[in-house]
Amino acid sequence: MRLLWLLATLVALTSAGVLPDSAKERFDNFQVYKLTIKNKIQLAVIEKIGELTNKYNIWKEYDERSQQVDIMVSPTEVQHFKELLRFNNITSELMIENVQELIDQEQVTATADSSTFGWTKYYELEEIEAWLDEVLAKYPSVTEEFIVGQSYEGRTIRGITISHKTGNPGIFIESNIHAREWITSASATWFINQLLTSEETEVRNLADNYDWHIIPVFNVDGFEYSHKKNRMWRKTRQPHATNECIGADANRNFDSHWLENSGASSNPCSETFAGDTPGSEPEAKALVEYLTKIKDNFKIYISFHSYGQYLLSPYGHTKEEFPENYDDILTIGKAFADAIEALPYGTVYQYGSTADVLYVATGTSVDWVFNELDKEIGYTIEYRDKGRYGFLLPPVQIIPNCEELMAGMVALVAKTKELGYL
Ligand code: 0X9
Ligand code: ZN
Repeated sequence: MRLLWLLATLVALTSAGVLPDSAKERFDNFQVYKLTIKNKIQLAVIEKIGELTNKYNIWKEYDERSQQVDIMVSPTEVQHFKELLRFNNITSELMIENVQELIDQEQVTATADSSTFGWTKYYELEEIEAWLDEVLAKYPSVTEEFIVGQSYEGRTIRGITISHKTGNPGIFIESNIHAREWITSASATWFINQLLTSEETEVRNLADNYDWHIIPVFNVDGFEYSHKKNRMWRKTRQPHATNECIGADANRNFDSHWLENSGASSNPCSETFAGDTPGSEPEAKALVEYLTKIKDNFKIYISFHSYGQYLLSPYGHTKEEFPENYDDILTIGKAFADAIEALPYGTVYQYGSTADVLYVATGTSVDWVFNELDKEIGYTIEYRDKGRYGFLLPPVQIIPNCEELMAGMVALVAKTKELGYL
């Protein structure tokens, strides 16, 4: 009887939110290594251990150009990991000594603007949505909310349109499809704010002469989970029918060369699990339906990611073939990268097709839009940095990163227009 009472109390407390149903995962003494991979055997070893989700987590997959993989290792595994590296002759560099330390630093709230929304800290979904509501209420004549659909856990995926006049060409921005890439939604909200408040000529040109469709947080369930439970979460949150690993990589779940050419994984425990079928993830399915419905309203599609400092374009599924207008795509990419490098920070972005400069990735949103909606201009922006902080980009870098985004976007749009696409 007493046991029953205790159980009932526990259940009541848990559902009232008094007790956490499970605590936030900690990453004390978890380390991140940058590995240099020289052959297929080494790569196979690293990919295999990458699927051991409670010991390892791949932060950046292998790409042929850099030959590097960034991988997080749990403290209990470090010794074994080092032996494995030695045995397989894999060279490594320690990038982050204690992941939890960076997480703690990241979550230190800035005292200066803790009451108002700003860009000196990272915000949770609820705060971003409240800010979005304020913006919609403050600029009712030029903004409008749009709803993409519902996530697996029943959250609403929301976006905002900004339009100053009819007949403008449209630009669609999807952000935070990968949950842990927090800099992406911080950049999206900053960009929205600039479009609405900046008086700089170049920004006014973007705001006044283009219609913007922006989803600040696309993977709402994953984003919430990355704040509340596991800072390193990437995927969606839909459980798998036959496997204990949860979620799929939403950016492998679109119906364009889905699961071909090893550009995704069929293993539910992989960070690039493609899902059971194209559109198996309700979020990807909803985006496909929404974009199909409004496809005549935009000319450029951009997906925000981190990290690595790349401007990636189609194709993701092969490096044997390139889009017909690849020369133009590169010219625009160069304009973007040059504009960023010209800023005082001197940040260098690489540009080119995903499969060529990074790795083969299939079923991505940008490639789906490009191939299935016949759009000619689509990019993935991989923000700062190159692995020093990775996903845990310190809040002091939010604004510098955003300044780079704006310089890049101004140049990208200007070049796209010059080449006759807008
Ligand atoms: O692998 C990805 O999904 C992206 N990199 S990340 O480290 N942020 O996960 C790159 C995808 C870019 N490819 C295309 N959109 N084609
Ligand atoms: Zn990403």
